[in-house]
Amino acid sequence: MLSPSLLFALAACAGGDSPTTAAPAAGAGGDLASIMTERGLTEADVLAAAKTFHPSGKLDDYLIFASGGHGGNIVVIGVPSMRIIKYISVFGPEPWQGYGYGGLGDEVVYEQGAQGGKEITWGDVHHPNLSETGGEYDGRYLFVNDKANARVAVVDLEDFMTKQIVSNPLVMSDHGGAFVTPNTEYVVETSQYAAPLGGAYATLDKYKDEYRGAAVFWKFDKEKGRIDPESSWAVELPPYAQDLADAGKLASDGWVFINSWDTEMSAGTEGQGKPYMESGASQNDMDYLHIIDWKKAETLVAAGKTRVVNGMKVIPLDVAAAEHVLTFVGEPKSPHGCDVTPDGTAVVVGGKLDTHATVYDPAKIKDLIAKGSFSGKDPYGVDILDFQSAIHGQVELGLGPLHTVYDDKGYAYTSVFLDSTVVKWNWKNLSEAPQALGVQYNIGHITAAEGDTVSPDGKYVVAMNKMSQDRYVNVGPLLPQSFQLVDISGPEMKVIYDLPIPLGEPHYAQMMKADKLHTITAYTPPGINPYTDEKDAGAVAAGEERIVRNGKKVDVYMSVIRSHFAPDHIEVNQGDEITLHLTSLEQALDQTHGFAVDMYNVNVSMEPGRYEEITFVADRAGVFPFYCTEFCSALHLEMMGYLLVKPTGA
Ligand code: RUQ
Ligand code: CUA
Repeated sequence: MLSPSLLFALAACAGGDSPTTAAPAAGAGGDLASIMTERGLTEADVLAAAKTFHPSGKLDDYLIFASGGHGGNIVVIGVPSMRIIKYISVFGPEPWQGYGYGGLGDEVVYEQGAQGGKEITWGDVHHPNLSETGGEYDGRYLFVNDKANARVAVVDLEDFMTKQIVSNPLVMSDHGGAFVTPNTEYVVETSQYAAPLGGAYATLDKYKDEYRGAAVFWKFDKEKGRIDPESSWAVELPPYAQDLADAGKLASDGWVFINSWDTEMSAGTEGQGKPYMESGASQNDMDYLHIIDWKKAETLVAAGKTRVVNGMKVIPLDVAAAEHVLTFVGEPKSPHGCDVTPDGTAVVVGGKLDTHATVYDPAKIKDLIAKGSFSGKDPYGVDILDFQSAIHGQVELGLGPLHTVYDDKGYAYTSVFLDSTVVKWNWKNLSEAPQALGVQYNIGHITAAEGDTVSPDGKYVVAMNKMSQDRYVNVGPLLPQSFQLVDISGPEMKVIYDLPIPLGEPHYAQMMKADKLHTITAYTPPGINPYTDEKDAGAVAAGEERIVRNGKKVDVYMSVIRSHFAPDHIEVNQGDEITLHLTSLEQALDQTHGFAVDMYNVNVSMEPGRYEEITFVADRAGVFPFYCTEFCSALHLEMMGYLLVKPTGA
């Protein structure tokens, strides 16, 4: 029943010396054949297991950075084992990482993350994008957008920490983000639901006149590893519900493509005799693919052809239209997904209510724009290209094609939502018959190994399914979403692993070669502030620990090392403002401590060498133990101290 090659694969996977000595020989639980019978496993199941099982200590080849949806975080998953390795907290406080509980991260999550003066403690992460150099993932940074509150975050992959959140000053929600240009010159964030720009007020009868979208080009400083809001700018867009976006590369470098789905400008509402958005926005056969010439836009910004809205330079819609910074071409019907091919010579767009993927040809688009050959204008004066003249062709993929990724052999893989399939097709030779693989269930996004780069790897795609239904034990009624790893290395696609995602709804993900990372094991020398990347002035070396009192201000310079805090007794008066300056003196791999003050909502994570700073008012009198929250040594429980807050008048 088992082929010799399979036995060999299993032997190799189990670390055996040779198929004869190690393969199906009996373990404690019986031989392979009887286990297969007992568990009802087919040969295909065992092969899938052999392709994904990782014996202890074997590392994954790829990492997926998946959005955590309204969990506001990022999920890091190894491929092909599909083991969840880490959550990165981004838009919401998270205690394990000590993010948002009194430490330096508070400034990022609460202050930078505030919108219009309002503190926001969650986000709806949709599209993680890895930084690129020359169109390749460079393993340095990760950007994600927050659809709900129009924000973009920067994660540094040296230490997997969220270092910056920029709040979009123009729009109220985003979707087409965070997409990077091929050298991470810009992180692009485009709006979704239209509203008056800059947080202004206008009633819905002014929808066409005053509601707008915008494409924000956040300028990224690769050396600093931060977005520079001062050098960022935007292009004003009509209120068409912009959707997904992608940056051109190689042949189409310098361009950004953005979907839209409400060129009807339907704003609801059923109560007023107009249809709800769902049908109002589905009247037109074509919406508009937005084509932005960002290199030209840069010259307009430099020439001052902008107006300032809420502190950001914006190229006005009429200027963008007249200068062909913005041009449209039709896209059928209820479009979704907008994905540039690895060589940049095509852009694939799906249609939620269409059976086709449409393949646009940026060379034709450029040519038509250069020749001034247009077939019409929209109500805002934006020129529209003739659809048939701008495309390479269309191919029928099934009901509800959404997103497309690419392999190394010229194939595209499109998620088809209603049919619940992954469809493999040839984006150059459109007459080659597409091949469909059923997935469980209702796939949204899809990701491929190095899939958004100029040189995808093939091997794997992951179907990011919106429903899991009967795939796992029912722990509902709220059920997890589900990832399915698909082996695309052979002539036929095969699902080889199911992974439930139980913390947020994953939208998009990117999959990168794991060896591109340059993750640190410790901050060196000890005392590095991870938000400035420099040794902090408040850091201490062993022997320099002290408590400095200045009126009602108390500064505690504390060191943290196995298995004590120094000093370990802090005595203050009720009402004093305490600043704790913590320095981890550790440098060894995985020697993280935690620091929590009971009853004061204070909790930080002290990775080796890290500096932390916590300021709070000791407003509650009493005796408060502080202690290490990470099991760090045999004497971890003993790693504690006391904060004594003397009552006023005592
Ligand atoms: S979306 S399921 Cu936010 Cu990317 Cu298409
Ligand atoms: Cu340090 Cu536990």
